[in-house]
Amino acid sequence: MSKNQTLGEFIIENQASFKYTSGELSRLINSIRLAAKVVNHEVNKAGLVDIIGAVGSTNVQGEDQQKLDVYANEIFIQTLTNRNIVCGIASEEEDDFIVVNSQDENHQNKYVVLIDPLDGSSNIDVNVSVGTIFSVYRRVTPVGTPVQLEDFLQKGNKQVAAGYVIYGTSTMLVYTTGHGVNGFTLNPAIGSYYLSHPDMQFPEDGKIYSVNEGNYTHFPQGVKDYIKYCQQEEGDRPYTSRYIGSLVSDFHRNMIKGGIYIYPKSSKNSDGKLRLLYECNPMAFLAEQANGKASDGFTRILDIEPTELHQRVPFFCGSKNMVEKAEEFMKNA
Ligand code: AHM
Ligand code: MG
Repeated sequence: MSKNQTLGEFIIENQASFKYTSGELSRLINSIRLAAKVVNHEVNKAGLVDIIGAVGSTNVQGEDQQKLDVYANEIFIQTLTNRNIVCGIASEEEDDFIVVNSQDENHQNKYVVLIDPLDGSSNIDVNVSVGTIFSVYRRVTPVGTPVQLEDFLQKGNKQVAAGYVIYGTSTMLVYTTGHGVNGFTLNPAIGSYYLSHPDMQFPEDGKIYSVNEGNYTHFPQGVKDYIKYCQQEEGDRPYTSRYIGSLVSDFHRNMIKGGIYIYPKSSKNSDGKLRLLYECNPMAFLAEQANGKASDGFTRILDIEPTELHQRVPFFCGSKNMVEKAEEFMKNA
């Protein structure tokens, strides 16, 4: 693994270590990197042209959709559909899952993709980093037939790949296929991604906690207690509070520097805000592959049995010892 390796070279070199080596998963990652380049170009133009602001429609969770959400959604779906690589797609921005290739009896595609095309999009108008999150499963229904809901409602521990793209000061693609986590930075002049962050790891301990403290009074007692613990003057505490409000960015920083991200349930949102399938499962897979930990405060995220596409779940994710400490407070509250 060399540092100036391109993502294309890395994919070819590591194809043999994928669980199923038909090349299909490599093609899938390839199309995500392509779509991410297109979206990146558009996100970077956001300040220049009149594409920021709400488009007027509301998505299935009742939130305003920003124009770039719609654009990113279309680009990812088109790229994955046109290249005939997956058999189904579910998106945070779509009410129902999309069946790909149902007309073609010979299609042999094995993978479904779940995607949050532009997470944190309310941050775009203020030039804050946003991201794309993706999660890949092998279908459980027979190849060649139209995909079913059960192909998408799989536990996170069945993911074969997951990752995110961060559209930040530079654009990065960070992903795992179950053999650690690697980060690639886009060189916009050339259009290639280079391996800039090989084998990324969460430090076991951290000093950053990321939570929307504006909701403090609505948090469960365990979270309140943990926040007070973070603020206490003792040992290496108080910790630093950093909350961007863009999951991908908060996660990325915490993975590099050491920290915990918490989006708990509250008296306002009984299951928290984040979606199990598009946000928590892929981030949990990445966290575990990077020596971190992810839970809902009590249970490992990757072991939760999904019951619906747009299900929400409380999320505690980051450096192992910090997540375990937070879980301790949840248990004892
Ligand atoms: P979105 O999918 O509608 O963009 O919402 C997800 C985002 C996360 O990126 C972020 O961590 C969280 O919502 C912030 O929520 P809040 O503003 O309630 O703190
Ligand atoms: Mg989102």
